[in-house]
Amino acid sequence: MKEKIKEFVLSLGVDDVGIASIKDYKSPRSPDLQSIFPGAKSLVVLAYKELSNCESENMQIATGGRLDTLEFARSSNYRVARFLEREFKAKAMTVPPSYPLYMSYETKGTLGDVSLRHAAIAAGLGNFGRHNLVIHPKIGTRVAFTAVMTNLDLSSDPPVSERLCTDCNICVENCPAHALDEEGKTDDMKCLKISQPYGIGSAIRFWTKFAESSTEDQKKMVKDVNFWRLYQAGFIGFQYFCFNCMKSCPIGQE
Ligand code: B12
Repeated sequence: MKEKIKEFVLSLGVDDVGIASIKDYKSPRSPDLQSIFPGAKSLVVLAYKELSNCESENMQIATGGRLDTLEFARSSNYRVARFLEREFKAKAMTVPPSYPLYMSYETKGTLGDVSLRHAAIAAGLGNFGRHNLVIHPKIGTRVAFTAVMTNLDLSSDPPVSERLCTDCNICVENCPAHALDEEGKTDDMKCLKISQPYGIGSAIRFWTKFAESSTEDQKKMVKDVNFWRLYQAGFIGFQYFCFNCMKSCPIGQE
């Protein structure tokens, strides 16, 4: 059954696929999978090579490439879930690549309901690097993941035992936010400030100032580039302005 699933996933053009029994999915800060999908037994984890767009200094092109990856990833998720339901009369639920996330002032949208990095590791698709991203043995760091949870009882693929990160520290040195200074932890807020400068924090600051301003100043504020960028980030979901940790990593680029 595992081979049939993998063959189908790869036929979609997905770069790699791994399978994990949920017994091997260990993400200490994430909710219990049974609270999301009672009866879930396995995860089918899909890996996608990120496009070279991330190298562009033009942030519209860089984010556009990521959105392409996410769109393909979402549609692959749907197809795999339906395949499991059709072929094996299974129940299947998809895990989105990024958003939606549980949003609140307390969590600040920094905790996914299912941790795709821990799922990828459990499915034998790689291990953590110094940048706290998962490095795939062949694709390297420029890899995105999605997953499909299912009630099919599938065994885990063997884990990647060899450490893939070479500790060259290039990612740490290239992080303009200094978000990777502490080993084993990304400083989310420092990362967000640089990577998503038109996120919710900026929106709150903008609208607070707007509410307190005179009509004349409000007219000026909606002509400012800040407002136009906030507007776009809001309707596309988010716009990244930094890909340094991902694009500076030499692993997979040789
Ligand atoms: C919220 C989120 C963010 C937040 C918060 C990140 C965070 N601290 O987890 C912010 C906005 C900061 C962010 C940034 C980025 N993200 Co993000 N993000 C997510 C999301 C939606 C949820 C992550 C989550 O639940 N984290 C909370 C819990 C699970 O993490 P944690 O247990 O605290 O683990 C942290 C550390 O303890 C450490 N860690 C845990 N165990 C171990 C073990 C070892 C040995 C080591 C070294 C480290 C380590 O790693 C984590 C990083 O802080 C996932 C998608 C998903 N659903 O998983 C994508 C995801 C993790 N992001 C991804 C990417 C690509 C990015 C960015 C490159 C985007 C960008 N252009 O900036 C940066 C990278 C930042 C970085 N180097 O860490 C990819 C990672 C792919 C990969 N190859 O690993 C994911 C999986 C999206 C996807 N579908 O592919 N992200």
